[in-house]
Amino acid sequence: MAKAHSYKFCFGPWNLSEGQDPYGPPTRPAQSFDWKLEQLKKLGFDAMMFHDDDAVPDIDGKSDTQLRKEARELKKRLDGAGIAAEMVAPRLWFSPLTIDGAYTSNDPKCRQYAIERSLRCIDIARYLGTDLIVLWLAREGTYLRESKNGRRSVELLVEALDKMLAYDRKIRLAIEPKPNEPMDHAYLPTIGHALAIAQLTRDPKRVGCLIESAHAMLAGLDPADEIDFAMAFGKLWSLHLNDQNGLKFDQDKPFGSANLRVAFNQVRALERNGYGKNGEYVCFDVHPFRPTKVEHWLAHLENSRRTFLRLVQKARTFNEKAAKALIADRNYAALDQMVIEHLMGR
Ligand code: XUL
Ligand code: MN
Repeated sequence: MAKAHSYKFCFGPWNLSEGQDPYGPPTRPAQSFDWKLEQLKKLGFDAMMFHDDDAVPDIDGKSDTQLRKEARELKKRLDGAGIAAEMVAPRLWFSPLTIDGAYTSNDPKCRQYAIERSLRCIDIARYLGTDLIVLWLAREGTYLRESKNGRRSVELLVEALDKMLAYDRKIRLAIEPKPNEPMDHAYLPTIGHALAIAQLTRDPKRVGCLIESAHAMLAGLDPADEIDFAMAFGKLWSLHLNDQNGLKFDQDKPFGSANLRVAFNQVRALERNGYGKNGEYVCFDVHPFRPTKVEHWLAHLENSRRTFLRLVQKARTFNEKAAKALIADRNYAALDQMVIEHLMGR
């Protein structure tokens, strides 16, 4: 195991969500951004992650001057609260111009919009003092295989990444893969895809990834393996821990809620690779359960951090020597039981 170190924590304003789903309206009243920032501070988290329009609402209707003004004001407020901006992500899935995809739309005007919006997102990141851009490529994929040319789509994605890399020589792009939802099939469904496409860009060193536990599970993968894989390349620049019960809609459950052992193995992978030592944050992309009452609105975040820290202790107190002996003896039944007993505690 790597030498023990402490972790820094982060969440986004969307993680204090109001409970709407495709079948029903919000179940909690809308709250202001300031309230959300206040809660983050109250919980003792270190950073906030942003979509571009979390930072500058109605961004498409605003001039560059207005964008700069609002982003700088936000930076002042964050500084005043002692909160860092972890990353900024372009929200490329809301606009009427991204109905048929953003960077991979069949319409060149729409592709142009997606790129311009991404460059403005980079401006915001610069004003907020972060070099990290997260790309969740929500609509880059297909509902209908015959509607797009997959080879051309890869080329268009590389073109878009190259434009962002050329626009600012300091920013780093972290691709957040997800295999489906909203699309049937996404073009970059796994960490392997994200790191492979990085190699086709003009500056592969500045293209890395973000792993979300639930997204890996939706791809039928173990997030712990995704973590080890990305970190073998030195490319895990951010992390969205949460949980997911099988192949359903993206559930964003509290960390460890569906499968404690899978959560334990993610923490073990983070520990053995020294995640966080270069300033990376542990972010929880979790949502309150829809029935959550207002007075319990923060519990999913507090609980996720609590479970994470308990699992760090579990990882650090796991009897590695005994495990090694069982592995050498190929006694996996005993190893299995040892993990179970360790997680259950005395
Ligand atoms: C979607 C998702 C997003 C990204 C940020 O499933 O996880 O919230 O993390 O755009
Ligand atoms: Mn996420």
